Amino acid sequence: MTTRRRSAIILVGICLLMISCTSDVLLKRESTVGLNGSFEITDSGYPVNWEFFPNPETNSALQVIVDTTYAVEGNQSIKLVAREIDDVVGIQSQQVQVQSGKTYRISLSVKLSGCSVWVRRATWDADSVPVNSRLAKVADDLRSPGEWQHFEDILTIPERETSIYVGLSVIGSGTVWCDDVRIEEVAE
Ligand SMILES: [Ca+2]
Repeated sequence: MTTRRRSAIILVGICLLMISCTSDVLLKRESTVGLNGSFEITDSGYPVNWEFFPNPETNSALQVIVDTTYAVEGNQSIKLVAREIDDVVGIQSQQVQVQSGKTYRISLSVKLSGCSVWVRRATWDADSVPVNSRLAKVADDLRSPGEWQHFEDILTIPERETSIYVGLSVIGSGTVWCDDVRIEEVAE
């Protein structure tokens, strides 16, 4: 795949995320659970409070498996099997409330086989409007299959921004495991 073509696909994926995945997503919401970044709490075979796109129950581009073979934290991770090269597939957390002026660490672990991922985080303002300028690529083209890789990003929340989410986009056909997603305030 050319760099230009891949960039176009990624851009489309990000645009899809910025409209909050209003279609073709699967979400099992549980208001009492929070981020569920360890993917330990599930409903009908899917971790709660994570959006999966496209909807794995109706679109064969993405298969979602709660994997008890590999885990960084707890007893299980999320396993994403992407089958179609030209589709952007991935996951996105729900918004986590944060305070402007405070600093947060966004971290997670991924393990890859045959594909790449983009790890993203973005903030939202008080009206739940995505703040584009805070959308950031954290990592991409990670081609060290077989080993868990840890990533983190430090972010001081700008004024008027009130929440944050994190997500993964899978680029290419392959398998991604993800576990131990954290959004934590960093002590001053
Ligand atoms: Ca886990």
